[in-house]
Amino acid sequence: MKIRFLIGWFLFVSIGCFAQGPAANPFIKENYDKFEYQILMRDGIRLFTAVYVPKDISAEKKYPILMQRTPYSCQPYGADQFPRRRFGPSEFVMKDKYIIVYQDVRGRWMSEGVFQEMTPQIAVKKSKTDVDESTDTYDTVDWLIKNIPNNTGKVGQWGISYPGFYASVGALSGHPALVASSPQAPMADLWRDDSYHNGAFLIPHNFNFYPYFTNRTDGKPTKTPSNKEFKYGTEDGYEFFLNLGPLKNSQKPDLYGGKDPYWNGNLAHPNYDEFWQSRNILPHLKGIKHAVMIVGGWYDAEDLHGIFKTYAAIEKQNPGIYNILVAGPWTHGGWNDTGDQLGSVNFGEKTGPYFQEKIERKFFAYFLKGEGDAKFPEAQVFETGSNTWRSFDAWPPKSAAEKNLYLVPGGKLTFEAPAKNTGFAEFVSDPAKPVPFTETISIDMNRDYMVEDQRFAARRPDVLVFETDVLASDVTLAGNILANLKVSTTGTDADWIVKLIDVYPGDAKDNPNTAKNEKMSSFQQLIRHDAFRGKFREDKTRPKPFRPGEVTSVNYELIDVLHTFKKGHRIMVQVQSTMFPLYDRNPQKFVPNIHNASEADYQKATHRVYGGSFLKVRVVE
Ligand code: PG9
Repeated sequence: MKIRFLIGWFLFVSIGCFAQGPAANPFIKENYDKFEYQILMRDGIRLFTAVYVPKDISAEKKYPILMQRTPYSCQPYGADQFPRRRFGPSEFVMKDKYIIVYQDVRGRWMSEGVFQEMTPQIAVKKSKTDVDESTDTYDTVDWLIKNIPNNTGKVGQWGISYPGFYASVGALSGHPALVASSPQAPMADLWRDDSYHNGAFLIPHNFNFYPYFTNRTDGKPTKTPSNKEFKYGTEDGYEFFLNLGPLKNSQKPDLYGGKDPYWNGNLAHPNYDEFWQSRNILPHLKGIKHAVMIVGGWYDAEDLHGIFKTYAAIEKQNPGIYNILVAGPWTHGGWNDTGDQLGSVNFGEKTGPYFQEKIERKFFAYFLKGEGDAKFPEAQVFETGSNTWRSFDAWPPKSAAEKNLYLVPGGKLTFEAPAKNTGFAEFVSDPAKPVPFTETISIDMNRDYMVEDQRFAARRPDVLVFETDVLASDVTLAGNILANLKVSTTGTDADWIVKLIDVYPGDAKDNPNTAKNEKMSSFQQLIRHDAFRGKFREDKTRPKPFRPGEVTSVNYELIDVLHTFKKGHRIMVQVQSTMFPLYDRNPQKFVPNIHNASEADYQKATHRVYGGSFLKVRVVE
């Protein structure tokens, strides 16, 4: 079943291919010994920790520690059980040999305690019981350097996604032995990462994920994974989630039945309330005194926001520290893969192995072993479209010039400010027939939707299309994009989704990765999109209905890109109000909590985008 494959894939990537089994990686068994500990935290809770030590370690040959804290398990459990494939950040790092440490975070798998979704950071700790992930990191680092024989006293940490969040918050531990952190595709604020996008809720991404977290409902340490899996009865996510109807139906006994605390936690907080605010790690990312490398992919469907906002927050709140950004043409964790294509789009080179060997391996070798150098530019970023690595001394580039791309009713997109901002473009949005987010039949949030050909949407009457003339020269956008929309609706609520698209010329040739049923001729490659639930336009903590027919401003940010629209291509912007089932449907009638809405609340509405709407972009040479 695809979903099991996807969870398996996730485990494969996020916990370093640890599937237990006889065929353990011979290199690991020949070069590493394994030990397991329950490390005592300051509040008495013990955290399960697996430690892999190079066999040739000695007083004369000491090794630094490289650690990952994870909610996804340290498996395989057992001092005689070794990972089937590589472990650590990459094969290169594994073979360079470090003391590699994995720890089940509080409340997960074999660790004691209670798990909290993105544990709220305690800014001012008043007692030993004021614990959070930064104190658990401090206590773990302190124990490791004092108890693992022949370690050098230097510790690094890395992690992707949730483990990326633990690396970010671990950087706040303040332990002097912690000298290098690499949060990779880190979650930063679930309101814009994995749970919601500006109020629009990510359905398949969460629906298919949270049952995995329910293997510890009795609170006791366990090695047993969740056995929850749904009998979807179809591989077609559009069909399954449309038939599900309003999300409150997800609490039916044959689905979650109201028993999944994490799913319920998401549905219970449709506004940016204290639940989400307290879990936003960004304002806490201060006082970091060691080297940081943020890694992420332009086509990350899960934590795109976390990548660029974590880098920016650390840069702003820790002036002068070594804090660099590496961004490639990758999906979530895609730098662990070949990184040379996504869907039908080819990137011309194996960007994953390049990053692993020429950047990540050097970063850890320098800061943990004092070997080589880590003289990297502030931002090493792969420019899609032209398929070239670029370096900048700041991100976004200081040389970027802000320009406006105007959406002109009638379908034109232009950098020239229209003489008059007149007219509007309108469409009828019907929640009963939402715009699909992908043409792929998938029960999940398939990764390659992030670059998928958008012609299937462009030809729908409920998708507005704005397009430049054929470009006479290359246009490179670098950094975030600010949508400034003037809109109205006949309803009292609406979602607004803006998509930035690279339109290939009719004579574009297929590439080795072009899918059999696709053609690069006139391909409409999705470059960036994001959704905004209109009720939050003035205050994301206090939703406000629209007044039917009233022209209203909806302004929001789309996360960073680095993409060249080549000469002969066109730039396209699509605007729509549904993107299903990626996002839950807006009833288009204001209700306090859409997750409690009933079928009768869902109504068609006519939406308008008025002249004077534009995207503010940053253009670099
Ligand atoms: N960022 C991923 C995720 C977190 C929470 C819900 C769903 C996905 C992850 O850790 O993989």
